[in-house]
Amino acid sequence: MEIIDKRLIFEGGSLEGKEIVSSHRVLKDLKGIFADEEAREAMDAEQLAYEVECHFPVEEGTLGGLFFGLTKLYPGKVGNEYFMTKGHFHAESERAEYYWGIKGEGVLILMDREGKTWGEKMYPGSLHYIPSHVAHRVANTGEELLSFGACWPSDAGHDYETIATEGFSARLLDVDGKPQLKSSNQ
Ligand code: M6P
Ligand code: ZN
Repeated sequence: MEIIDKRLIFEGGSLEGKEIVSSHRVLKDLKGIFADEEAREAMDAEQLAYEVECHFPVEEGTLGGLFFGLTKLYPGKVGNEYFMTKGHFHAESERAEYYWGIKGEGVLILMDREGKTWGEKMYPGSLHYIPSHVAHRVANTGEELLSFGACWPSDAGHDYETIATEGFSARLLDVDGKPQLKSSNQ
């Protein structure tokens, strides 16, 4: 019987193979995400905020499969708010996900459907279970690239709309050089 090598390699903060799909977001793709929209507009619209490499072994929306992603989030700030991913609920809200820290440091920001927001420290080796019905985004609080892995059900989908209209109830801000979660209404 045959033993094959799919040359699908996840190692040292990179995910490679012919089936890997890469995408990225620059600052103009993150319009309306940061509190200080004026500060974001004053920055280079093409500045890279993060890259995502994914393995989609089945079609999006398939029940019973899993997707795998590696996100590389650059360090930086918009005003006093750390660079972060857009963040999303799952479109199929009753779907959970794992995130885990690989390189760099940051905070996983989580918000439930009641609008309660909390944070979990991310660092190499930290493992994070994101329950269903919980929105998730990651902020890079360090000076270097933050890489994290993700694994989620192939029928979960992304609901960005709720975050675009309502946002998270708290933001991760640099307060005197330290990351702090502050209520968005302040
Ligand atoms: C992780 C996963 C992906 C997600 C990516 C970037 O890799 O959760 O599903 O797309 O992070 O996050 P976002 O889609 O919120 O920009
Ligand atoms: Zn998700």
